[in-house]
Amino acid sequence: IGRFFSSAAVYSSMQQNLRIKRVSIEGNIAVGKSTFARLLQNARPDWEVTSEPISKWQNVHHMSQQSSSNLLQMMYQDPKRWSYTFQTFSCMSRLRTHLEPPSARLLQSRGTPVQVYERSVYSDRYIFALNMFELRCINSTEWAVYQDWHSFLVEQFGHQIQLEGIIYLRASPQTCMERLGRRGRTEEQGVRLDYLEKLHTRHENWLVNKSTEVHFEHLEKVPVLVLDVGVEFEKDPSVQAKLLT
Ligand code: TTP
Repeated sequence: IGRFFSSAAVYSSMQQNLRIKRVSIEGNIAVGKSTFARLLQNARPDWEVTSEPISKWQNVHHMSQQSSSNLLQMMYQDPKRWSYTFQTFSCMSRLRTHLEPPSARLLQSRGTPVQVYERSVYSDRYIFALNMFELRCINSTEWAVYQDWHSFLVEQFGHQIQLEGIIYLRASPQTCMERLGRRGRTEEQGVRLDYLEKLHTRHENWLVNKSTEVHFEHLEKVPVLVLDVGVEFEKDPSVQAKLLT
């Protein structure tokens, strides 16, 4: 009986999981995804907005020692050596976030429970890893291995990570460059405009031009909301109101 109840509990949590609508916020580096996510959480306290696990990439704990590495910095300093490792780790940490059980608060919400993420396993592959492959920072063997485990995991976890919608925050690469300079994240000091231009084109190809590089059929049908965030929105309530309604 105990076993039955525990499997019934798992089943019921799976059923609740199926009701959840998952949305990801996509857009170039420094476009303002975190700011938008924070504003969205304030506007919709009944939704669950999960921020990107970037601090995990800056502090990879070494199991046996009392120390850690900044993998984000290592990737920017020596992309040929560390891009594959970085993309593996960022994708795994993201998958872990997507698979975390929803909070009780979300499951008890009256309306449709909505979970919002900054980025997804799809941008990991089709924006960053693909870009690094094309820049020859990920070699063809690493790229084949990455695609193999990525496709396997997406197929295995299918409905648990399926997106209901994508919010694409769009601004020019120049605007992103200015915002990146203003926030001054140490690891990103060497990021150049042409890198942001490449990432911008990748976002456009995936989310606006619907390029054929994306291999997951279910993803092609996911609706994309394109929001122009070229105008400063962090401190302007009227711009925020337009974006959030
Ligand atoms: P972003 O995911 O773009 O986060 P952000 O903090 O720049 O977003 P915003 O300002 O819009 O809130 O990237 C964080 C850093 O990690 C950035 O330096 C790019 C890097 N990165 C990769 O190199 N590969 C990846 O797959 C991801 C997700 C990030």
